[in-house]
Amino acid sequence: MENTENSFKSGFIALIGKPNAGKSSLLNALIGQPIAGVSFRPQTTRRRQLGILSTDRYQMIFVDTPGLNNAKDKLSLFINNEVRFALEDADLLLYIADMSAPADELDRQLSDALKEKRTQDEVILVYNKSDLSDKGQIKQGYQALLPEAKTIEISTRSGKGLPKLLELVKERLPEGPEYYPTDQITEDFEREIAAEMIRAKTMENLSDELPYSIAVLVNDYKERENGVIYIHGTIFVERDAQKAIVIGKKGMMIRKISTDARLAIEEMTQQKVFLDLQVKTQKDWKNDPAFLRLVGLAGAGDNAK
Ligand SMILES: Nc1nc2c(ncn2[C@@H]2O[C@H](COP(=O)(O)OP(=O)(O)OP(=O)(O)O)[C@@H](O)[C@H]2O)c(=O)[nH]1
Ligand SMILES: [Mg+2]
Repeated sequence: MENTENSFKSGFIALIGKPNAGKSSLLNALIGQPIAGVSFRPQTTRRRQLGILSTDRYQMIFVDTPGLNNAKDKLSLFINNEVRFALEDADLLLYIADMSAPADELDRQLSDALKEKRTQDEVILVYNKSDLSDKGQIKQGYQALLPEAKTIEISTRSGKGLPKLLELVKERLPEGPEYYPTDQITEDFEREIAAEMIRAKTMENLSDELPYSIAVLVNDYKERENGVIYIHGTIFVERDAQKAIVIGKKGMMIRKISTDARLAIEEMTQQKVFLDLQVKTQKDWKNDPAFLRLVGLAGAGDNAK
């Protein structure tokens, strides 16, 4: 019989926190590969994404989630449900706090939802972006929301605190099976990750409300014999006027988006990429169940029906 020392450990670790706290950046840093779309704008992530870290002793399955939001359309219902699922299902929760800004109303809502469902010994309060601020006052504001949670200071950007964070997670992992093959790092297909990267880069290049009017679908993802990946993607906007902005004067904007996205996808795949993008109008897509399903923003248990 195996003793506890040698037994295999595994578990699901949800990354939660308000928009822009650095959850997806942390996922990428922990996995050591860019698999989640990151941008400097809030509400980049829209659905759960796994990042799987395996050794011969344990398997940590990190679950990146969207930041909670207060909008009322079907897309937002889906997004908030994604957070709720993670809150309920995870073995351990990492609450990502953005040290560059004090805790606010969204932090209070999210920590309240968390405390309704879980005990605080299932939570690690992670102070991220410690390279930008190390103010005790800001930490205290977050700690007041989760007074009993274990805390750690990290910087996803510099890498500070990441090995220590992995140690804390390891100590709290329950015994469990190998849920995924050891060489698998996520559940998503590369074409889905490519779509997220195209959307993140589109968001970064556009201003005002436009970033939130965008959905991306990869229509075609093929690896040719010469090793080049050929991708055809569509950027959907809500109105014709927005389409003109995404294309830009003489196509300048769409070319810039295309270059940024191609570089990000090349970094992910470590292969040369040929990226062809088009822009289409899809009126009121945030409330269109069939369209939401098409772009992977609807699923079991959501209210977007
Ligand atoms: N300076 C600094 N910036 C960081 C750090 N971690 C993340 N960022 C930046 O914070 C911004 C948001 O990062 P994301 O990883 O997209 O944040 P998120 O929590 O996934 O955001 P949503 O998907 O919108 O909920 C990006 O511009 C990151 O580069 C950090 O440790 N230090
Ligand atoms: Mg994110």
